[in-house]
Amino acid sequence: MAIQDIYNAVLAFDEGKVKQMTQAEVAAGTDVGAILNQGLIGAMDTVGERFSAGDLFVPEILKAAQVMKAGLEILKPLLSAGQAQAKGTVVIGTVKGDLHDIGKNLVSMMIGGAGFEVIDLGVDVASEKFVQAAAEKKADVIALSALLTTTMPAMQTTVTAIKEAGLSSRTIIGGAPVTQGFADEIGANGYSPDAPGAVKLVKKLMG
Ligand code: B1M
Repeated sequence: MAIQDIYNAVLAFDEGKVKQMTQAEVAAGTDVGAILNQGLIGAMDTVGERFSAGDLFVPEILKAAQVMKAGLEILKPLLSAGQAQAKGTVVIGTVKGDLHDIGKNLVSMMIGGAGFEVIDLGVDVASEKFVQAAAEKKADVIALSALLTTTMPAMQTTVTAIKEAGLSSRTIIGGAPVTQGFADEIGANGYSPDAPGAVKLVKKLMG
């Protein structure tokens, strides 16, 4: 029931309540994945549907994103309870032209939590920047996120640039409009629909 309250508080844009109730659920020992998926992500899905239906507008989406991030910050230490020795290096970012970072941050946190060193380049990242960071950090995996159909071509540009630079880094992609078919089409080494799947993929590619 309390997870439903977190969901409702995100939809009411009530940051104080989201923080307070997320903290309370964590303290009560509720499964972190359930708080995240049913509470915070569930609410953002509804926000997206209402945005599509024309019931919500960009300022409200921004507010919901801010409120959701406040909840995520509380879960962050639990999602990324770190291991001592990094198992490998992952460079991650949202591709050029795309400013969505909530899902990317989640993927970043969970990969970090699985014991990998994560270099997060942020949003609107040009292909050259991915190539430069991957070369400098000797990245094992480069993880690309896109939330817009219009920025999916930037994934292709980036995957191609990485190959042309002769880097041995593997590429993985994800984000709401992305599919396995698209990953195959652009020659990425893997696709995951969600953050836990991205962690599995990274482990598999480094295994
Ligand atoms: Co925008 N937006 N947005 N938006 N926004 C969407 C994506 C949209 C689907 C809404 C809609 O119309 N229903 C739509 C895209 C349509 C399309 O192209 N198919 C859209 C649009 C159109 C836009 C603008 C163009 C709106 C405008 O200005 N007219 C604009 C574009 C700005 C830009 O990027 N250049 C825009 C702006 C924004 C805000 C800035 C207001 C805000 C972003 C704030 C921020 O991120 N800091 C925002 C938001 C919040 C959304 C919705 C509502 C929520 C996204 C989100 O954070 N979801 C979104 C609708 C929706 O998706 N329900 C929408 C929660 C998050 C946890 O999920 O990011 O999907 P997600 O991540 C998931 C998986 O996708 C996956 O793992 C995560 C969960 O485990 N994943 C990966 C993500 N990256 C991965 C990488 C991986 C593996 C998995 O491997 C590397």
